[in-house]
Amino acid sequence: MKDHHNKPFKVIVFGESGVGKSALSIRYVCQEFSITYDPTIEDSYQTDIKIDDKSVKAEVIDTAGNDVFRRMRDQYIKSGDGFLLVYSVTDRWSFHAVTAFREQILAVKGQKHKILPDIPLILVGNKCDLEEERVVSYQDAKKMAENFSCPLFETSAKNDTCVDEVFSCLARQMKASRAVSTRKAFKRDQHRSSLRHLPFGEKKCKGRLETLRQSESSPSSVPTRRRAGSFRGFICGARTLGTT
Ligand SMILES: Nc1nc2c(ncn2[C@@H]2O[C@H](COP(=O)(O)OP(=O)(O)O)[C@@H](O)[C@H]2O)c(=O)[nH]1
Ligand SMILES: [Mg+2]
Repeated sequence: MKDHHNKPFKVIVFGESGVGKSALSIRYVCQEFSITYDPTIEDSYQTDIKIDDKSVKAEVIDTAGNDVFRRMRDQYIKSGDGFLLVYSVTDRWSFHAVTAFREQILAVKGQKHKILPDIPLILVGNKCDLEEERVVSYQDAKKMAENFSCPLFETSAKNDTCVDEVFSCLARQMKASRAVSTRKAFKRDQHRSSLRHLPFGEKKCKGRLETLRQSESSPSSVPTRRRAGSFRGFICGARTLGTT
């Protein structure tokens, strides 16, 4: 079993340009706020995320929204352990745009048809300090979060509102999700190694037994070859009797 227990969690920050992805990442990692804006800057930060009185290692990838980086999105998604879907409460377009990001995450992670995706993900409405410019209501965002089955936070990178809470919440989800996949991998390995240690004949028997059990549970699927086999046995017996 691969030991990815202590691997830092990879947090991917997605969202349209200008919503405050860099501002949120920098606020969390460096406790600073910058008003300079360059939508093409893409950065990653090593940090510790606090969960209660403990902390976990994480790498925060602050993605950029231009076309070059857009093509790399699948790669980010594959390697990501958790995702922040950021929109600005002052920009309705950025709010609708998060749906496409989520669709892509589900598609790449192969969970498109699951009702309750277990991918760690948070919807983040940033710039909540700009109340007079707000065009996305909390109620609308709450509805979207319910559809996504994920938590919603309204943040302000500028005023440091709820930023720590977002990262802690995501870290909790990532920890839980990793524990589940570690347990699954452990069970799979246990099963494989138990089969590996069986002698060849026993492995074959085990396989046959399982097929038999399946056919017993659905009588209509009893293979016809088996019936023919037992009939042949009966004829042979009669012949043997006749010759003695
Ligand atoms: N008022 C306010 N402005 C913000 C906030 N977060 C980011 N900004 C500003 O919005 C602009 C875009 O932010 P940036 O983090 O570069 O957006 P990105 O393209 O998503 O990375 C910058 O001028 C930031 O100073 C916030 O919470 N409140
Ligand atoms: Mg940026």
